[in-house]
Amino acid sequence: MSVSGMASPACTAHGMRQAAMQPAFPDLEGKHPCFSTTAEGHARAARLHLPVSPLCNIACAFCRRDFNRIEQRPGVAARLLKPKEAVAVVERALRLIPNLAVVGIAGPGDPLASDHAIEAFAAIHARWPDLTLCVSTNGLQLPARVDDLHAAGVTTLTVTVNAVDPEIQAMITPKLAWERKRLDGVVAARRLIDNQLKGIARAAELGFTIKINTVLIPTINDHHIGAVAEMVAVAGARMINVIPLIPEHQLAHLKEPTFIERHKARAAAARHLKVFTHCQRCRADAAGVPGLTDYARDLYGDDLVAEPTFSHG
Ligand code: CLF
Ligand code: SF4
Repeated sequence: MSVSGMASPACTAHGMRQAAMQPAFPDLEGKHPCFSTTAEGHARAARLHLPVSPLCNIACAFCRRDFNRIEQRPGVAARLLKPKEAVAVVERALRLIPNLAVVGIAGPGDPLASDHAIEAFAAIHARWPDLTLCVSTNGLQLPARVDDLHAAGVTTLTVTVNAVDPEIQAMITPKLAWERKRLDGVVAARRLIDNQLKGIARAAELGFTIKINTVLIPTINDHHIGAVAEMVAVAGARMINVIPLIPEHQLAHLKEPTFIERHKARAAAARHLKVFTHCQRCRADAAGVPGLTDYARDLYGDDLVAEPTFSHG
């Protein structure tokens, strides 16, 4: 600490390094790559993403979903799976990937915008009750579906919360679909934030381990990351993953955050939550240890049915 009582940048960096050396969740360390906080723990277990969720119910300004084999980023998959194909894919993955411990659903749309993810999770949980099931959602439907996720055996939850101020959120997600109506601007933003916080609180009551993904968007929410972390921590989240923007779609004109900007944002978040620092911004059909092994091409063979269309909600 400096004499003024404020942590110096060097002190903050040291504190974050020290914190990263301690497991945040001892029960998941080395067993879930995205809830492990040590480099060793992160590299030990593999995850499989099932791209079963075609639809999205909100419209993020940075989001460009696509089907291809090339791009390494969220929202991209080689093909869509039907929920009834999930069990066969997990069976194949368990033979192929020796350290597979987590089955996640993270796209290419939102896992709670259709029933596909919950259907797939329930079938997998019935067959392999010991596999860790993980979901990543924008949270709009979380209050309505979190009990169903729990019943389907999901235990680790990620909610993407990019702002807790409706004025800022409206710049990131300008519109969404809610109860068969379109909401715009701050009205949409208030609905999204309210649902996210309510959903997180209910998930915490149910015993989920909860991480927040926050996309760090220069000039829009870069000054706001501490406020996000503070509010989601009160709601019941335990960790935050500050993900640098990949400039795409309506935000293609922005720059990726610099190393210093990332560091500042993570330091602001670290005042309230554990910070996850190993994110690889995975594809919706990723398979293996994030950033280390990749079995997707071997796993998703061409016998699986392709559905080349999806909705942008
Ligand atoms: Fe997948 Fe996400 Fe579960 Fe991990 S990814 S649904 S929490 S099993 Fe992990 Fe990939 Fe980063 Fe996501 S490295 S993009 S944080
Ligand atoms: Fe794209 Fe929907 Fe995810 Fe936003 S919530 S990034 S619009 S898939």
